[in-house]
Amino acid sequence: MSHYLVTGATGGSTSGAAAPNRLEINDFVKQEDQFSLYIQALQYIYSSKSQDDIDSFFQIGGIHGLPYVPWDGAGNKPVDTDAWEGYCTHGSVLFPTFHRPYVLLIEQAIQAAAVNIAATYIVDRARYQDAALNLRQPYWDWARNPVPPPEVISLDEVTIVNSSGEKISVPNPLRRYTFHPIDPSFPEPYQSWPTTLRHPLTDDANASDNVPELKATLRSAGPQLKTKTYNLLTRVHTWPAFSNHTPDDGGSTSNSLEGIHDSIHVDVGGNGQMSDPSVAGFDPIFFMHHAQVDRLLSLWSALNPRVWITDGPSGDGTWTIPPDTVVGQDTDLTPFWNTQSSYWISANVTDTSKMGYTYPEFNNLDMGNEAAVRSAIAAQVNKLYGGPFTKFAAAIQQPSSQVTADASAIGNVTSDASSHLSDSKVNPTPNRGIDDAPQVELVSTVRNDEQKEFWEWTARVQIKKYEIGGSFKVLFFLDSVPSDPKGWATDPHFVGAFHGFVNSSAERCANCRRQQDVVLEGFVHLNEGIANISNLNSFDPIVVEPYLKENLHWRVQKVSGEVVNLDAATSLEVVVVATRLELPPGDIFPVPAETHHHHHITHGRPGGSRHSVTSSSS
Ligand SMILES: [Cu+2]
Repeated sequence: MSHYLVTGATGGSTSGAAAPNRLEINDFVKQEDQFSLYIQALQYIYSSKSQDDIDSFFQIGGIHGLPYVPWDGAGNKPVDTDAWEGYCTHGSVLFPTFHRPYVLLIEQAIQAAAVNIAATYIVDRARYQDAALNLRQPYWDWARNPVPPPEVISLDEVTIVNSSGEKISVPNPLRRYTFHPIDPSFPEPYQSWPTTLRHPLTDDANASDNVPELKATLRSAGPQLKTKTYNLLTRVHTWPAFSNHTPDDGGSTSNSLEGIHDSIHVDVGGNGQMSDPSVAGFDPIFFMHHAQVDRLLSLWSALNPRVWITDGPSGDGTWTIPPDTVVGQDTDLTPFWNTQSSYWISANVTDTSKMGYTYPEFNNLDMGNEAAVRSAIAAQVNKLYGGPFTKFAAAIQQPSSQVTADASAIGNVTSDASSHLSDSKVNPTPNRGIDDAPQVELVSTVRNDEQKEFWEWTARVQIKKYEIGGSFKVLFFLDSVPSDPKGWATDPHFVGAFHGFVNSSAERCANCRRQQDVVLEGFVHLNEGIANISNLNSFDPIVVEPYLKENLHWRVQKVSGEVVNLDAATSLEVVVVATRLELPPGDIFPVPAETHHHHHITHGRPGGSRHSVTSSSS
C-alpha cells in the first residue's frame, strides 16, 4: 500500500518570497477568489468525502486525538495502552515541530480540492486556477487580533463567488464541523453533539455556541496574550523553555509557545471541543490557530537562528511514542509520511519555504543573511507586539519622591529609572471592550532615550496537569475577586490567566492516572493590570510588593465554569517574580538584569509559595 505523502501545497508565488505566503485571516477573508475556493474546498473535505477517507477533514482532525485509530498505517495499535493515544505531542520538545507537518497536511488536502474546484469555473477560470495555486492555510494572529472576524466565529453563512461567477451564500464551514456520523468512540458530551461547539452552555444535543461569551472572553484575554507573545519572542532563548509547558523557563519568566497555545484552546473552546485535546482537531479554527503557532515558531527561530530542537522527555507519550522516554530531532513525527518509507522528523522542518509556504514578515528579506533577517524580524516583533518600553511606560502617572528615596534599599533600582518611569504619559481610561485596541495606549512607542530599565511583575504558576480533571484556568485578579464566577474572565479586575489544556474524558484516559506527577508551568504578566487597576505610581518593588501582598488574588475554575476550591488544588503554587529589565545600548529587546522571587507575597495562602523568603538572582 502506498502512503499519503505529506508534501504541503505546491505552485503559486508571492513577490519577494521563496514560497507563497500564508495570510492572516483578516486579510484572507478579503481575498474573494482564495476565500471562495477555501470555503468550497473545506465543504468538500467535510462532507463530499466519507469520514473514512484518509484526506477527509474528519480523518485529518482525528490524528490529534480521538478516535484513537491508526492514520495511514502509522502504528497498528497504541505503543502503550496506558499512555495518551492520540498522535499529537504535548508537553515535550516535539510540540512545535509535530504541528508543522500537521498543518501542512490540511493545507495540502484543502489545496488539492481547491485546484479541482477552480477547474470547474466557467467565469474567470484562469484567475481562480491561479488563486488555487496560491492558496495556503490562513493563520489567526490572536496576539494582535484576539477576536477573529465574523467569518470565523459568528456568521452562519458566508458569501462566495461560485463557478458561474455568481455571488451566493453558503453554510459557513469555518463556524463548525458537522459529524457524519458522530464517531462511536466519542465520550459524552461529544457523543451528544452533532457539531463542534464553542462555549456551549449545556451538554445537551441541542446546545449552541455562545458567541457573545466567546468574544468577550477573547477580548478580555487580548492584552495578556499580546504581552505573553512579546515576552516569548524576545526573552526565551532555549528550546526546552520555548517548546513546551513543562517547568523550565530558562530564566525567562515567560511562557512557552505551547503554554500560550494552550490558552487559546481553552478560551476558544469554553466547554466545547477546542478545550479538550482528544477532540480539539475537529474544530475548524484549530488549523488557523496552529498556523499562527507555526508562524511564531518561524519568527522565534529567525530571532534565535542557531537554536533548534534538543533532546527531552516524551512526557505523556503518544500513539507511537512511549511515555517517559527521550525524544529529539530524529524522532519520527508520526503519522506524517515524508517518503514511502520514512516520516518527517524535526531536523527536516527548519525551512518552511521548502515545505511550500512562508509568512509575510519574511517577504523581501535576504534569507541567506542571518543577521539581517534577525534584525528585520526583531523590528517587526516590536511593531506588532509592543516595543521594549511598552510594558512600563503604560503605568506611571505621577513622580514619586518616596520611591526614588527608598529604592536603593532593594537591590539596584536606580532613582533615575523611577523618575523616568514617571515621565511616561498614560491613557487614563482603559480601553477594555474595544476590538483590536490595546488596553493602554502607549506613548513610549515614541522612544524616550532616557528610559533604559524597568521592573516587570509576573506570577509564576505551577500545577499538576491532571489534578483538576480536565481543562481549567488559574485566574488572577487585582483588588478584589468578583462575586459571580460566570463573569470572572471578563471582569475589569481580571488581569490574566494560566490555562491547563487537559484531556477530560477520564474513562479513556489511563495516562491521566499514570502520569499524575506531570507538572505544567506558565506565567501571568501583571504590569498592565497594575497600571490599570492600582493607583500606584511606580513599578518599583518597594511600591509594588506591599500592594500585591494585599491585592493579588487567584482562583481555579474548570472550563465548565465550576469553581475549584483552592484548598483542593494541593499541587498549585503561585510565586510572584520581579525582573529588572534593561535595554543595553544598541539592543532592540529588553534583557533581564536581575530577578527576585518574592515568595512572601503569596506565602501562607492556599496555592501560594511554599517558601517565605525572597530570593534573588542576576
Ligand atoms: Cu493545539
